[in-house]
Amino acid sequence: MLINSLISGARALLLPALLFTVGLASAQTEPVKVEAAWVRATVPGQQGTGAFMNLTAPDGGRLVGVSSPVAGVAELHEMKMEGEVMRMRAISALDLPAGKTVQLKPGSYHLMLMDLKRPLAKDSTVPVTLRFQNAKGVESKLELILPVATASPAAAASAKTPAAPAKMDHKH
Ligand SMILES: [Cu+2]
Repeated sequence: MLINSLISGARALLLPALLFTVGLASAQTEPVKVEAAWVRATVPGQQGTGAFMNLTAPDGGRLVGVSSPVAGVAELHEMKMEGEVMRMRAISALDLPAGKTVQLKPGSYHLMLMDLKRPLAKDSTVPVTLRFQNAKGVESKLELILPVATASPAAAASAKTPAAPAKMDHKH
């Protein structure tokens, strides 16, 4: 089993072969487990996009930062209804209660990659570094290589039916 997410400094992560093992890292060796991670693809000229994943901190902690070489600015965001308008705003940290999976997903918490330096094409990859604090306030970093997709890989997998073609990409 390949370990796809390593503590900071592990440049071997950039190997594309490790790409699809994102999220499979053992909970015993990782402070935070990352699953079903993806970045939404962009079109040329688009300045920002979201990154989504499920985070589980076995001993609890907080997500306190995000960065990516493809983004001039990267923030933690939350999205919620204010009156009848859906708004998103930056938050300084996201609590990860012990053992509980926190979902970063469209319409809710997400990582926001802004000031993009290049378009993010479907089926390419994006390096993203997450910064966590554990319950004692000790910081750690997790470097990930996330797949770029047009929809959640988890949703696509659960939506598959025997009659459906292998590829069912929505084009807008
Ligand atoms: Cu946002």
